[in-house]
Amino acid sequence: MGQSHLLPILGLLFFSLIPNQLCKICGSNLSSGQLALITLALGACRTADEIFIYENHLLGHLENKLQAEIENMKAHDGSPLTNYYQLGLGVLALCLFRGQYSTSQVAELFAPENKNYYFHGQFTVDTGAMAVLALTCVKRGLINGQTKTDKKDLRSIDDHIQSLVKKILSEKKENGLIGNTFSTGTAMQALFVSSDHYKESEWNCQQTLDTILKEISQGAFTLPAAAAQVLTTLMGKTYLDVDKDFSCASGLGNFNIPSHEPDTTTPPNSPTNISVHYSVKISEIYSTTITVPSGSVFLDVMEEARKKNETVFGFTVEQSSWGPYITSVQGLKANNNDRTYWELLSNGRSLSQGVGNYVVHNSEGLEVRWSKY
Ligand code: CBY
Repeated sequence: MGQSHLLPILGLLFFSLIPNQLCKICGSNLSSGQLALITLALGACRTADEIFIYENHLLGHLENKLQAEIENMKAHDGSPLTNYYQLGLGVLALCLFRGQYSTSQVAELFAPENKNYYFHGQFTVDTGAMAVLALTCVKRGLINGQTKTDKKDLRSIDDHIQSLVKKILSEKKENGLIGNTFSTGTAMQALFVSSDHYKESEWNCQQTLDTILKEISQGAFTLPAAAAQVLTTLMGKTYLDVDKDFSCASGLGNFNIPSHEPDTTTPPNSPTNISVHYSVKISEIYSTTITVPSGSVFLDVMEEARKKNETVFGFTVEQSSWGPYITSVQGLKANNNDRTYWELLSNGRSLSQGVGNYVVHNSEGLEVRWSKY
């Protein structure tokens, strides 16, 4: 059997194990979404790993993590400890592996007008798509429900799915991407499981798939987190399939990923050094010009700037599954309760890659901006 058959599942596993090793799974420093991903990954391999979920009471831990998210929402004007993408992952894992949750509470939390679906007033496809997956799982469990409450929750969850699917489809771009390159895989999964909520003519799946395959061949999915999400989708699977009766060793069909074309953005005889404008914006703007080797990433520029002036350009960074994440600049710390963060921009446009991946260009205007989402 070709190795490619194992990729989606292994990808999910790899992705989820990055934040911590297996032995630390029960550690309380995992966020709700990280614990949910680990549970999903273990559940996908129907072997001793699945027993591990129950022996270590992972679902009980996850219920507590979700409770803490909800408590934080009560105390901080509706902002969870982490974010709604992670809440979606948590509900999905609990639903798939029969943990405890209240369907009425889920219906209430995931109403499409909730502020947590929006950053800067803009609907976030990643978050909406994860919610559709979670709500669809909950909906399937309610379909045979007898009580009046079940029927009411079912109707409300169905309405939410309908409205979220509409919002996801309205983020479809001309080339077929939904949201951006990195949200498209999850958006496709949401559309796979909710096909009774839109007409066939509303989405050209093949066009979206072709664009994603092109982006893969251009090296857009080298981050394990990005690859794991999109591989599941490319296999025609969704996160709702992880509790299905297939083992890691069973054949999943054939799939060929196009080979990585060499990067043509830096011709061999291009100058070895480039210079960029770099600024930190709080209410005032602090700017400088930085010279770095060509091929450098955003983080390299920030490090050079810090060497020049620690007070103005000093920053802190944390590792996340998507690579380094900027947590503070000039000592000013991002805070989920206030919905503040350090936004990355190039020539005034918000970037869709993090500081560790975005490759900078000559004479570009880079900015880290104190923002509210
Ligand atoms: N995952 C999470 O908890 C993250 C959920 C997510 C919706 C995520 C995107 C999607 C995903 N698939 O994981 C998300 N980002 C969130 C919630 C956030 C907010 C985090 C704070 C919180 N409340 O938890 C916030 C602050 C709005 C945010 N993302 C900021 C940023 C910027 C980071 C800058 C920095 N300080 O370092 C940045 C770089 C956008 C910018 N221009 O400033 C950013 N995110 C990006 C680009 C991304 C994408 C990463 C793509 C890539 N190739 O690196 C992303 C996939 C993701 C990770 N963010 Co956020 C969205 C996208 O482009 N489709 C669960 C956990 C278990 O892993």
